[in-house]
Amino acid sequence: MSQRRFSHAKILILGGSGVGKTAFAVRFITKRYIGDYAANTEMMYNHKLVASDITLDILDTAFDMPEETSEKHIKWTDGVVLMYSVTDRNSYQAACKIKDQVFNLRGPELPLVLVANKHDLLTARAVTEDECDNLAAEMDCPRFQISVAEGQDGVNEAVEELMVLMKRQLVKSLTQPETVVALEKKSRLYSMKKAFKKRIVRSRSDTF
Ligand SMILES: Nc1nc2c(ncn2[C@@H]2O[C@H](COP(=O)(O)OP(=O)(O)OP(=O)(O)O)[C@@H](O)[C@H]2O)c(=O)[nH]1
Ligand SMILES: [Mg+2]
Repeated sequence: MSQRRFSHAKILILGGSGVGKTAFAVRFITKRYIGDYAANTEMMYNHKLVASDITLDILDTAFDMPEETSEKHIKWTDGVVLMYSVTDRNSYQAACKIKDQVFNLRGPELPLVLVANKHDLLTARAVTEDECDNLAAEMDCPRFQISVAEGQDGVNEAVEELMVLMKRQLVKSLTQPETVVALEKKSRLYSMKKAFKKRIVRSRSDTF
């Protein structure tokens, strides 16, 4: 996110196998739930939010990717949706590992939201609500307990919250002393360039 205004952001969806990452991305973009998605397939979506004029690059990842690929994605992103399924204990453990990888690479500053999916299947629950709260507390991030299958609201809320965090992070980075100095330098250079161009035009018109 190198711009000064929040007009474009990169979102990365991470999580264990079959937790609903693709269903989440497709639900957010198309508002639909198809139920049958190509498994373990990476896909980049470019989505413009008409109301706010913000463009999102959303990268839906394949769980089974090499570590160097996941590192590249984590370094690329402005914010992460970390998902697990409440019916799948392994996916909770996978989320804990992914959290460590994200923190190692980007520290605690990277905006994150935790999404516990498949809340329509609570009879098959394998991860408790306390465990969800604990992981969210460790990441110091908001958490959402949703069912992508059942509705759009939870998906929208999670993405909207992530956008708030990413915007906050952008504002914070713009007010950091090194960014302010870099921007001032850029603006000084721009003014000098403009003045120089003016002088050339004036000296040309003096000649003729
Ligand atoms: N019951 C229920 N099923 C869901 C929900 N979300 C996704 N699924 C189903 O879970 C399965 C896996 O969903 P995907 O979206 O493909 O999961 P994924 O995380 O992208 O899977 P990989 O890319 O293979 O890692 C599919 O059969 C979905 O229909 C949900 O909220 N409730
Ligand atoms: Mg998928």
